Amino acid sequence: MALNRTWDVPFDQTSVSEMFAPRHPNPSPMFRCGRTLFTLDRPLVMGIVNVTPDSFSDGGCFYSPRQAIEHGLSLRAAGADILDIGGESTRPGAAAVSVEAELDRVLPVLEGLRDCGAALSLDTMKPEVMRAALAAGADMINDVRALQAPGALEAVATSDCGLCLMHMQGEPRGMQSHPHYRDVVAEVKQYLQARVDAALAGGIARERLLIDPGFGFGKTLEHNIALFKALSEIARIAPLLVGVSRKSMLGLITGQPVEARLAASVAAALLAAGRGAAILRVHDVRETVDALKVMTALGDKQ
Ligand code: 7PJ
Repeated sequence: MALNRTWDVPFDQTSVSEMFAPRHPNPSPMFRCGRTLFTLDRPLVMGIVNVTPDSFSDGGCFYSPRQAIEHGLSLRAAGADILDIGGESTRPGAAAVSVEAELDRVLPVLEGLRDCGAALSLDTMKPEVMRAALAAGADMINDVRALQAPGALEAVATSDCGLCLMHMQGEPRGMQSHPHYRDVVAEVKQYLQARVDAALAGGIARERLLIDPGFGFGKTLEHNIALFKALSEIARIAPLLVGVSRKSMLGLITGQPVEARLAASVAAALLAAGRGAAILRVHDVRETVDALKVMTALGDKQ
């Protein structure tokens, strides 16, 4: 029995590490994330900290840097391993934000949360923002464009930050108008493998990389469902981050508005963890951590 750092309950480490063993070339995957080297022997929880006026699920309640810092601290106290700070909304139709405006939002939050104990991720697509955030001490870059912007690979290559490479079809502004795939699972896997290969070729160590199929980013409900059912397969490429918290796919399945998707979000997070997700990106950290504790204590060995 080992004592878990964040979850404070004794649990059998082998039960979760065995879930990963058959899926990764490295039998005990690690995730290098700036100041922290995570052992991926249990699902990690990433709490969402929005510093945007228009994020779809918080309605902008964490807009000011001060409020965002307070929210981040509460998510850390609830058990978040990583905090994902976002200063530009990627929801369909959201307005673009300048580099200066994005930095004005996120830099004070990075500074305010720097010593809270969680690793700090920045959700951004812009190389200039990546550079400034890394200089300010960000541990991870979460890029919904998977480092495709000119200069993005170079902006992160020389640091030791963690990286999330996400799949998106199209651009946030128009991505939900006509998503189209011949074979969504095959195409998303091919894209994620290609972005991993590009990152490795750019000198980034494999243990810094996460992949993410990008639920809701240029996908219909049917596409999202097909990808969700294929998570175990996708997780063979690299450690997987899954973000479905409060998303419209859960609204379509349950008929619930965004403020009533907690149960759906927790159910989906547990299913993703059962399919090998290494990191769960969620709004509701306390509830997700509790659900994972129950899964670990009472679930089947994989
Ligand atoms: C995701 C994200 C996601 C990653 C957002 C929302 C919309 N980053 N940023 N994966 N979603 N890696 O919070 O629902 O699914 S913004």
